[in-house]
Amino acid sequence: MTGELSPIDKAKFVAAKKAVEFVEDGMRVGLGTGSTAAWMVRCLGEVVREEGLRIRAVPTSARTAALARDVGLDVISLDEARWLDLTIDGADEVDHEFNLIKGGGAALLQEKIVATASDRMVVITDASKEVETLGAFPLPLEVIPFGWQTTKALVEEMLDSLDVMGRTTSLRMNGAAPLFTDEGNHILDLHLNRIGNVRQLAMVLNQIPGVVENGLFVDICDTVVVGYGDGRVQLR
Ligand code: ABF
Repeated sequence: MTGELSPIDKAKFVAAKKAVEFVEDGMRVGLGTGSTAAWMVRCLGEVVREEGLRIRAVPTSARTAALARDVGLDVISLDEARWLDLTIDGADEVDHEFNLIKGGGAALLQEKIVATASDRMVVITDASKEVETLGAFPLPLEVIPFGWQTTKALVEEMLDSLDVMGRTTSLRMNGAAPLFTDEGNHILDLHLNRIGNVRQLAMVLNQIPGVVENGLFVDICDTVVVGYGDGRVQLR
């Protein structure tokens, strides 16, 4: 499955492989999105095949659903599962309190719903994503297409009163056209550089009409598995 991997892919792979050890027979498991999560889905497919685990999987995007089916996982919807034992997902940044920025892969809405509906969320990452303070990675905000420019202006106005360093926002594009998420929304990326009060920002952003969800995950992640390019892996 792995062949000759670059250090970054090796780091993602070892973190993914370690996290799959948390999966037990009979579990309902949330599957994240992104390149690290894709390694986890492949590892999980292998474990399910080799050990005969009976698990049901809830994907967080159309592309994860396709990969999960490809590797032979039993895919169900969140409404069928209702509640999950475990979700394993990647992240764009992780701080020492396990606050996360997610949504670089534009799947933050389903990812947050699925992770919140799980007894445990395990984040898998390479060491480059561990940060002292969140914000160097642009914070994704899922907004409805109707009136998105007004929503953008309201967000920028609101940022003026908060403890962040940068205040510019940009609409995420897919080539020449605005990107649409799996839920038919757009993504605004907030270039904040440094987020002083994560909890406050997460709450305030969701009060703005037109904002569907923000990419700050607060009090959701329970465990972080960090992989390194030399094959080491650490649990936080
Ligand atoms: C998803 O994939 C995201 O929420 C996060 O934005 C991204 C991480 O991608 P990768 O694992 O490819 O770095 O989990």
